[in-house]
Amino acid sequence: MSTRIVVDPVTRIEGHLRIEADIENGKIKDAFSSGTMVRLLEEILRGRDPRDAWAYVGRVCGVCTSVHSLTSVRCVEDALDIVIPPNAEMVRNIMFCAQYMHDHVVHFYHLHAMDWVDVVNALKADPKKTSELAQSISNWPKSSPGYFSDLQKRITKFVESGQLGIFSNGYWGHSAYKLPAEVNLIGLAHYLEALEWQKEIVKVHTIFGGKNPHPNYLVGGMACAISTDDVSGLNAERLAYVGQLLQQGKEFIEQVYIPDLMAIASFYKDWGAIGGGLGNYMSYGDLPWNGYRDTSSYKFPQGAILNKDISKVYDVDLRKEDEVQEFIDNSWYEYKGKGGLHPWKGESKINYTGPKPPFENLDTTKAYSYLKTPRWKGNAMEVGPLARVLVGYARGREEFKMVVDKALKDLNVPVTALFSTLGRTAARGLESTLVAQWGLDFYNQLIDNIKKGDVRMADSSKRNPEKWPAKALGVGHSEAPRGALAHWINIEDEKIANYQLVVPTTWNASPRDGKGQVSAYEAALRDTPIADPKQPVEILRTVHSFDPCLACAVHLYDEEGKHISRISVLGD
Ligand code: NFE
Ligand code: MG
Repeated sequence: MSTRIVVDPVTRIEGHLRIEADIENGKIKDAFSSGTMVRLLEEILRGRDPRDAWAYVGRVCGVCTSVHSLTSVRCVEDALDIVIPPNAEMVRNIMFCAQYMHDHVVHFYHLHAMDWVDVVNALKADPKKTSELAQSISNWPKSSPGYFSDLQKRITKFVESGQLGIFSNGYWGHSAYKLPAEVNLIGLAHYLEALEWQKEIVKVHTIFGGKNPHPNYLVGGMACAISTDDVSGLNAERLAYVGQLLQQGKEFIEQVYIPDLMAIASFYKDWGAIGGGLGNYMSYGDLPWNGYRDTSSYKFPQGAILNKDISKVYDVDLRKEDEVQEFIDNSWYEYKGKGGLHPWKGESKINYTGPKPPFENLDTTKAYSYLKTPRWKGNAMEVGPLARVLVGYARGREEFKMVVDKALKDLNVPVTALFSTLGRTAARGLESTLVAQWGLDFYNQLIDNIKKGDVRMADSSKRNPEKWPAKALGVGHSEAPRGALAHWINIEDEKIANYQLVVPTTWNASPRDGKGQVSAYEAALRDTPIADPKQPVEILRTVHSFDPCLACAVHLYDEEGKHISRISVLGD
């Protein structure tokens, strides 16, 4: 007999995610992932000016801020055959890199670390030993015994007050926590430092895009004029500040994030064999050096891997109607036709058939989610850091090989350990180091261009709708922090006739398809050991390793979209 447990809402994520899992003999036998809110950006966009779409879709989510705007301007530029100047490409890339650095560090410390780090246990650490350990793994200056003992005193007061605040509702003391107290204290210290740090790196967006979250984009380029001596333009001082922020960001990643990740991972090597899931991975690729159309110039290569076979990488074509398709067999939508739809023909009509709240369980033999189910050539695919790193590795890219092989050696784990919860969490850190360096490379390229006298930032030759064809189709893609992201647009008579977003969390968190094939979360949760069904920290480990974002995934809150809260983890 299996017992069903429900985690709803899963916290320390963006949006509303519900996991139902059947536990049998101490393991998850089957799992169901449900997005419990609905968003309909697609309808909001219909009939609008395509040049404005970026401003709407950017608001899909405040976590992966900017990536939807980037993807949107790319899809409109694709439809209207607009090529942006190199400076705009570099600015977009630098913003992309800053976004990754921010998002991945925040994910690691604030959304995921508490699945591994026991905050309450950190109070038992010896500050002197903690200092020695910290100094043995990193040159990060804040590492004296006094620093750690002061922190411990602050947290002790907090815990004694009985109000854990941001640390309330954790499973502290759970047998699945394995770190020595000193490592827990380092993790806790850096959780707090990362909170301070993250507000700095986003200034890159405010300099180029006016604000964060949701910086400004522009169809045809970027909306920031280079003017080296103008106080209000992108002047020499501001450009220098960007360089400084990128450098500081890189230092934090190299001296804090990576050493912590490796230290924590070394105590959880068993998670290198848990949470693997599908074994199919896909990346659309991103970070062009030589123009968005030249996919071979991408720092993140494009490709798909099937059945963990990294000896073969398949090309992915977003224009072909039989490659990316969205199905609704188990989703609260209805289509005019049947089967899967390529996004250029995509539909988004809601049809909620689930139980009236409040309810105990979803009937998972029927539709159970507001997410659609995307497939690539019929295959369920995992997207995200692990997919990107594996595609880079399998494509033989030296930079990927170097970081991956070093991590495997340092942790003394086989390459198969990549196909796991630990592998996913490690891949996010590894790609952060690459992206931190690339951000500086793109920055140097931008400065070089400017020094050579090229200050163009936008091509406005096709911005006037009189020059547009009566009908145009476009697709734009990106690699959002959580994975492969694309938008498809149909422009008719200067307006948006249809707009579809297929986003990373839709790939990963979707319900099963009509053939019963599960998607990435459901696959990864199967066989996960659960020590205590009342405190399923193991579910959080694997689900958090994907860094869920349900706002992205189901593109507007339904005022009826109530949820019941059976197990509420780590604060609401
Ligand atoms: Ni809201 Fe998003 C990312 C996108 S996830 S976080 O990264 O696109 O589906
Ligand atoms: Mg969609």
